[in-house]
Amino acid sequence: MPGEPQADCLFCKIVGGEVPATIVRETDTTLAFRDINPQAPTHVLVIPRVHHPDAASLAAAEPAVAADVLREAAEVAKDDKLDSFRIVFNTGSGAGQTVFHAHAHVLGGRGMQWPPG
Ligand code: IU
Repeated sequence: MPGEPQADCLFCKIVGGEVPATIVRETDTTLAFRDINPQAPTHVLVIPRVHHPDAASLAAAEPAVAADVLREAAEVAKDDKLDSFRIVFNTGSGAGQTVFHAHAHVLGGRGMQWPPG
């Protein structure tokens, strides 16, 4: 069922407390934690508690929760006192997605290039 926890999903396990993470923010619908392989001084992942394979699927199925993820991404940036930051949703393996549970990367604290690699 869309939205149900998946036994083989790493981020569902973080939501369930079975896999540890450095959690920085929590709401009823979202969790934010530091990426284990940070690509910038601030690199936080914001995930919905519900399981959807990517951000587009989440937005289609549960748009209010997708909005919660975006709002929390901005709150992470505020907490880390970032004036400029990047929110990234890798979608599909060709774009670098490796964990198929929707998540926003919040990156900041260093200069950024455009276009991204
Ligand atoms: P991606 O957009 O699907 O590639 O992002 C997945 C991220 O999850 C990636 O940046 C990993 O470093 C990160 N991550 C994590 O924070 N904790 C973990 O236990 C694992 C991956 I595995």
